Amino acid sequence: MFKKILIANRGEIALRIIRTCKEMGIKTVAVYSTADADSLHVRFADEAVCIGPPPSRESYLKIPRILAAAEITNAEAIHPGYGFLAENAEFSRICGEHNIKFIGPQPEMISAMGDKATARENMLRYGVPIIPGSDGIIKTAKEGEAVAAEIGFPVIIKASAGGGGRGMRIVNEASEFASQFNAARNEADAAFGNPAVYIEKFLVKPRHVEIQIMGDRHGTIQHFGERDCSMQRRHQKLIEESPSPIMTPELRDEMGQAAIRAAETVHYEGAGTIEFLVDKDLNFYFMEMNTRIQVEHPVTEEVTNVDLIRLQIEVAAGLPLSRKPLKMRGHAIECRINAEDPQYGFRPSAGRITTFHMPGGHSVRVDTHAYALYNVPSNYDSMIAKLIVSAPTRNEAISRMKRALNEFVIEGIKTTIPYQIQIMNDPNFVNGNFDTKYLETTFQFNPHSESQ
Ligand code: MV4
Repeated sequence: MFKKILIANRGEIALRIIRTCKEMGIKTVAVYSTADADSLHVRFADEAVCIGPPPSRESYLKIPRILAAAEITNAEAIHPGYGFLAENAEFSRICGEHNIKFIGPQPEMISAMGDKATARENMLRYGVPIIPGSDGIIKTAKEGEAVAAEIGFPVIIKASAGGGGRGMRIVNEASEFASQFNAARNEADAAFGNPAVYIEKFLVKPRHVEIQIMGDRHGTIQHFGERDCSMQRRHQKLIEESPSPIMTPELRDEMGQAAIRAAETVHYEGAGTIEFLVDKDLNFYFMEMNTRIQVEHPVTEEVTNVDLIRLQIEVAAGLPLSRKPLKMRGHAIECRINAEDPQYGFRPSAGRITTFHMPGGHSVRVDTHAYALYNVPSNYDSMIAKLIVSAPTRNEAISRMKRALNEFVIEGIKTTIPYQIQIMNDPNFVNGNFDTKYLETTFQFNPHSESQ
């Protein structure tokens, strides 16, 4: 096992990783920008190295500085968390070249899944259901029009180098195709330095259901059930849960096996997530794979009783997965608490937190780096806490989440808590009656509501 791990991240995930390292008897090295000098990850780690000024490009994304920090502290492995360098194939490769274990997949696995058109072709070959669409990249509008005519409108044009909702265009009829196609290629080129696009049939109001998987060095790939991430706006998830309200044991088994096949296409190692879109008839289709630990991993931890960060570290050290059959118990829900004002279009609300009182009690977990008098820097993601509750049933989990959200007191900045309280009281949410468009098209936030 590793003796010392460097955490190439900040915020709650850096703390989350440090906590598991402590339980495993592994020493930790934090890296931080000058904006994060007072952050808890710096205080909780055994050692800390300042790697630059506030902008990510100059600090958390600066590979040479992170490698230098690992070398001067003799760290044997680097955990990248999520975001920043977590899905950077180049970073994974360079770590390997410096004999530092990247706690994540090999560069080839990241690249193969990062190129969405390639991933789609691989899924097709391995029998993972994909959304009807083009065989690989579409080079001309004429070629695209032929595919669209075959699968029928509406279609969606996606950037092969995109993902997570960036670089997509919906086309409703043939007359719009050429202009949208050209716009999509230009956008993709500007955003990703790669104009390649592919086409899929556009599914109307799908659900987003993802499967957590883990692969070891010995070829074993296991799945840990699903998370429903349909409650999101502008591609920002706000609430995640496990199990999905639409899941059945049979569908879970089918999707779990499909997810394992998806990971097998690249002999995957480490933690990964296979994202599926699910339609009204419960047909599911591969959308993309995330080759990292995700923000919402705690809901899976709560229902499976598995520490996914520990597993990541163990498989990175070469230990085999246990191959125990999956056991899921109860229901878990996560609310992402962001420093944003839901009354004004979720605009960022950085600054000093004056009061910070966390909820507690039975089966309530708060993953956060924030504390009273903490200054939320404006340079990074606005998520300041994750509130995770679990209970035997979904209804009990909703009651517990409502109770915990009402106990949470954060003053000095605006947060998403009032919005999430209203969702917990929303009949459609309570009935599991929602899809990926629900928050943007149907749910109405009332900033003056007294609902508790
Ligand atoms: C789609 C789709 C409908 N049909 N693809 C958004 C994120 C990116 N990973 C792909 N996305 C979508 N792809 C087809 N063929 C709808 C979305 C989509 C979405 C997916 C998951 C969660 C939220 C979403 C919000 C809007 C659109």
